[in-house]
Amino acid sequence: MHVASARSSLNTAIQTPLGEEVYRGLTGHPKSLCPWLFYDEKGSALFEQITALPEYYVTRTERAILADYADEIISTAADRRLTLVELGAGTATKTGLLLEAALRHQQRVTYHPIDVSESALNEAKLRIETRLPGVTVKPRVADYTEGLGAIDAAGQRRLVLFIGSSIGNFEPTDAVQLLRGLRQQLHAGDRLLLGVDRIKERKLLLAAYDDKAGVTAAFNLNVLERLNRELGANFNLRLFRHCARWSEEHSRIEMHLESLVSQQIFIPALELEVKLNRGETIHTENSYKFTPEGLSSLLERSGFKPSRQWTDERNWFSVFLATA
Ligand code: AVI
Repeated sequence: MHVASARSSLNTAIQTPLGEEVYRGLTGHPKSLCPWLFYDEKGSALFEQITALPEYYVTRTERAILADYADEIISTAADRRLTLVELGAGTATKTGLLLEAALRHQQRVTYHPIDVSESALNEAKLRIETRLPGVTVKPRVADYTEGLGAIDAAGQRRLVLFIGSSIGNFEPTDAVQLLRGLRQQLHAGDRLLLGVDRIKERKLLLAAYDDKAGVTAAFNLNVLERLNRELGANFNLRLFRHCARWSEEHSRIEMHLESLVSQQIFIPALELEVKLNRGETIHTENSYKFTPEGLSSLLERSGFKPSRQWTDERNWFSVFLATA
């Protein structure tokens, strides 16, 4: 009886997306965990803190580009009336700049934020509709790989926003696959606005992913806390160290969790024992950085025609407009 119930809870845990991913990642060589595992409630709050850190220039720089060029972006994209769609919108804090510009261009705007977090979408709807009465927000709780097709743009030109450097967390082949999938759900002439982080001095990149206050370290280590809580694992967080590396070869920042001792972890919900040697790491995230040429080629391989690029004065970040 006990055995039967243990088995059934084991199967249930393995069959959840979390269980499957953790099993795959920790039985693989080298060990890894997928970056989407970061974003439980605590991880999402830590990420919000990261975006305000002095070392994490990403959010601030993209916001400055949008503040300077939103009108130009909107008028370049709008060969007819626009409907805005945002993939992975979250609470949509930077989108206000584009919505305000769209309202200067046309009287009313429909905005479709797509995200897996219903609470973030509700917050976005309330905030935007209160502040910008000309905008109608139609949130959609979905994974952004599937949410686009169902959006009715009522004959208007769709401008799809994929900002915040989110594309950088995909492996290059997955990024092409994702953009191709998007392209297939769009009509010819629809637009994509992509925010991407640029290759820059190693020292700046490393500081952005290993801040002095230790918020990024807490964000990275939180994934182990999540496995303890949700799968009953027994990770001792003090026996791991956050570590950020720049890979010149792949143009990416890598985040790892390094085991400080040789140890054995047990994850009851997966009936899995994981051995880690001293110095061995669990690879938790890649954050790819681009050159304008690299990004244009990625867009072209995905079936988009790059049309314009806006950047900040230090060339740290770029916002690309492309046509489907
Ligand atoms: C969400 N994503 C674009 C962030 C990045 O910069 O790759 C995630 C992050 N990881 C550590 N700091 C921020």
